[in-house]
Amino acid sequence: QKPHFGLTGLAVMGQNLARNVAHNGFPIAVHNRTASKVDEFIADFGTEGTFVGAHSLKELVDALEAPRTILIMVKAGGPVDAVIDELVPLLSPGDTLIDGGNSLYTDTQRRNKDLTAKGLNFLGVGVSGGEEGALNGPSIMPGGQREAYDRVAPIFEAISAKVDGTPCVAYIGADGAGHYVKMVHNGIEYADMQLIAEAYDLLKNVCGLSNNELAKTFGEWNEGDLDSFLIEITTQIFQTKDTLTEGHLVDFVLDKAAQKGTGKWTSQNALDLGIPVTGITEAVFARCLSALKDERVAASTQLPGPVDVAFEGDKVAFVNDIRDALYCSKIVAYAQGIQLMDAAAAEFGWSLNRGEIATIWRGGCIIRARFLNRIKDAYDNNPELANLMLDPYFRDGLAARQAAWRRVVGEAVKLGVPVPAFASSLAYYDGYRRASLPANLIQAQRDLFGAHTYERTDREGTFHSSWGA
Ligand code: NBP
Repeated sequence: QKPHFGLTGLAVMGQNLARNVAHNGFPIAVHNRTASKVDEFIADFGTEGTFVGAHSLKELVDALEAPRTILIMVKAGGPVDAVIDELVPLLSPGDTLIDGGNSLYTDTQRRNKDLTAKGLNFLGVGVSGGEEGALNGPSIMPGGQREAYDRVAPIFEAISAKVDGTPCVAYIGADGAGHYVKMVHNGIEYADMQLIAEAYDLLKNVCGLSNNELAKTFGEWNEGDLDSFLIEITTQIFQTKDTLTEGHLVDFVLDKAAQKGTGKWTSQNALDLGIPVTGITEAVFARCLSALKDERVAASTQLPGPVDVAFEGDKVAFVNDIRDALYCSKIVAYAQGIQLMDAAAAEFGWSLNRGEIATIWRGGCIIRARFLNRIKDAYDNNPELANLMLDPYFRDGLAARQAAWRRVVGEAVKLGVPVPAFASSLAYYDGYRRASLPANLIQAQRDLFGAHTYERTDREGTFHSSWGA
């Protein structure tokens, strides 16, 4: 009997997902534009399961039993459209195309609309976990037609990561919802990585920790509330010796951060929806600033930092303060990311289950972390929760650590160590908890120079005044 499930795009992600599907007992037809890769794949991994090699998209479609499902794992952007355009005339109504790449959710919405009009199903599926996750169990965020998802759910549940026996996959919502949630996941990943990098800067340059001490410190942090994949790999990085020199490899890595765009998309959309996603956006800008290496090197001899200042506190205590600042800022990153998802759900008519999203982020993906259990609990306890920071567990956690958070940001400012994500997260916390902000002055200015009008605190209506004595 022919398989129902096929995959096109045998680069690293596609290969590993195809193997994962086969390992779980599902037969799968595989294709790649450069057909020689199909033969190489079958030669390398053909014994791992039931594979059918196809050298053209026509062969792929013919190899599948209807209703067919084809997972597209090619480069995001134009290549996805090229593959869809070539596949559509070969398919029958009721077949399903799945885009498992990092596509922009608006592209997914467009493709879903176009293909629905042609009687086809289209799922946009976020897959996180890199190549290792793709092989052994990623976190999967599917969006699109519910019925189409239900048909492939057994495969996705089988190949996904499991935490406490629960698969890290759940239907997210219509059209672009899966890719949207994956985008926000990546945005939170940017924030988390930047926060860890700021902690590293302070631990190294203020507390004077060596790479071995950094490995030990992050290793200890990984035993507590900060337990997460990113802290775990950070520990590994500080343990890694260079093979070309005597030193540690991390010290030879050029300090220019690259990016592929998902963090930027998150920030762009946050600006469009008017949601203050400051941690993720600072993380994107911090990468941009890091990329200006030549300018920074030139400026380093010209722009003065603080004069005659030194850290005067207890370094051991400050290490713990940095841990607490990282924890608080991380809560803010999640709080902001979830607020953005809430706004998108309202904008696009999705009903996103925040507790379930936290559940599927617990395993497989890059932001997997112990405290996602707590995020799930927060939304289970109160599905209407307005902001994660207001959940009693997180509220109390922030309250207990805020003094440390303020000490860290204060010291960093005093010493001239840039901590954009720590500082903006704290500013967000302080802004969000303020019943009054100085925006009354901004409204007054807008009304004075542009007659933009304002509302009053003491009566209904819209007002315009002539300002000045
Ligand atoms: P790449 O993003 O490097 O894409 C390479 C694949 O795209 C090859 O199979 C290539 O075929 C195919 N392709 C291209 Br390029 N242009 C094509 C076209 N016009 N028509 C047909 N096929 C075309 O692969 P990847 O790193 O495995 O990533 C796949 C997707 O998964 C991407 O969207 C990526 O962002 C996402 N993702 C990647 C990771 C990761 O860790 N790498 C993690 C999560 C998500 P060829 O062999 O003929 O050139």
